[in-house]
Amino acid sequence: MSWTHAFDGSPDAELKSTLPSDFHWGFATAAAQVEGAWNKDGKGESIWDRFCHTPGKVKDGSTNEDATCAYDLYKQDVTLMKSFGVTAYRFSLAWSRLIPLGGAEEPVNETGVEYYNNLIDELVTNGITPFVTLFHWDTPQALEDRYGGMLNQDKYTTDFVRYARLCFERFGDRVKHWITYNEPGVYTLAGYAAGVHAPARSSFRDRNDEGDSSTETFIVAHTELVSHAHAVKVYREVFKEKQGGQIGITLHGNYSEPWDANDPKDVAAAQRAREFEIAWFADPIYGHGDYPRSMRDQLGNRLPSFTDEERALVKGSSDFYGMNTYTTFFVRHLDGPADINDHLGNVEKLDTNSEGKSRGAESDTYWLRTAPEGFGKLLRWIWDRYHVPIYMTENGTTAKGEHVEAPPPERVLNDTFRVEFFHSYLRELARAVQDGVDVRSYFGWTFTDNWEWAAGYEDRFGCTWIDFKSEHKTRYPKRSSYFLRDYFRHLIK
Ligand code: LGS
Repeated sequence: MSWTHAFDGSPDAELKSTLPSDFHWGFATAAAQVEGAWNKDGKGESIWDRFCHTPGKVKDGSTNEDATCAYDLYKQDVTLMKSFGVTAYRFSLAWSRLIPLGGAEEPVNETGVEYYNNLIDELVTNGITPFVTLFHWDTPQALEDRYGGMLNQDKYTTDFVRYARLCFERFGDRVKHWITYNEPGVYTLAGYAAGVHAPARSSFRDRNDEGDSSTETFIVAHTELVSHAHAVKVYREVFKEKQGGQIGITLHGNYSEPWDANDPKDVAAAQRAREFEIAWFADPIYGHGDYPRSMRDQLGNRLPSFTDEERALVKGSSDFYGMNTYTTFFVRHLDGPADINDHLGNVEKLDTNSEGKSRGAESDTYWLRTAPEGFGKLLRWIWDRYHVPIYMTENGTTAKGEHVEAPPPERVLNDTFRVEFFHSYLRELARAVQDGVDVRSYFGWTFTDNWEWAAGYEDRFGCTWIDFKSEHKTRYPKRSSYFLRDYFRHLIK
């Protein structure tokens, strides 16, 4: 099948050439979701390896032992990406592939270094700019066992900074875009509050006497912020000038709209929800250097405090704002702490508003709906509050019914739902840029179908379909890949 005219350009004439010529677009992935080779060539165990080998944790009972075999097939993948015309590729390094036991005193796995050197060289040779994430959720299991991982801020920070330094030293001659953490908020909410992701701890199992859920979620977030800032300090002091790169962090953010726009309580709840989700990390880094007032008011001393030294270190510790977004929710005010809601600002997240308006078209994934309007508002909200260059580092969707036997039927490869998702979000992006918002990249989530964490292989976010049962994980491009190629040709100068 060939899609020579995945986008013909006519309806969006007013958006043509809106994006600057150095705008980067491509796909994003994460090591634990694509590499496979989970224990090959000296790689150590990560908390996700442990999690997926624990019965009952992953929806379809799968593991990421092979995933998409990107470890073995990286050359083929770079060729495929090139055929889509990408200018950049965002991927993560597996800490336990580089330092199998994770710790600052532990040996480096040179075979792991060589793998990433090969991947980076292959990208650069093909004219694709690498955007590298240091941490996309796969903490070395050894650190979890030794001292509780991120619950031990000092020990963990020492180890993370050593790992970061190793990456700058070995790859920084070719990597000019560094992201310390991917979605620190999702890591801690899903791993420590809900307990549905590794390391599968749950605040709700151990409430204190007042009935509040424990503080672990917020302690881990604090560790992420402080260790991020220490890694950035090392980069800026030792490497930045020589290597000429940039460093930042990627935060998750799904816009919140009030359930009833005429009810001041819901209007306040929507703002509170944005602050609990986004400003939790963004205010300390890009704003006033501390957690938002709304969080302190509600959480009291369950929210850690920054020492003066930490505050000074964290404030301003990013050259750009990395942003992942997927959908929008309607939120309604709640009166008291209730389960996970107190981690989200005492709000209820709903699919329809008080007038019955839906937040958007449904996909195969329960939380996901196509909601481009909220995306446009989110970009402006972040720009107005922080005024920092934005790199869109993830955005994408599942369609319905792509979980089929090979070969995939035409309706699966002609993924109209995903094309419409991208089209509607990119229109919003281009309009925001026209209005003066400084957006510098767009990475679609994701390159190929992959191992979607606790959802296993059932949620297919890929712009290329994968036959996971085949020996070499045969790849079948979907139309969305060609749509992105053609639409970016139209948008970029
Ligand atoms: O695969 C992940 C994608 C898919 O959807 C990727 O590794 C992550 O960085 C990212 O979190 N991803 C993702 N996130 C959407 C989370 C939305 C949460 C909404 C929860 C509502 C109850």
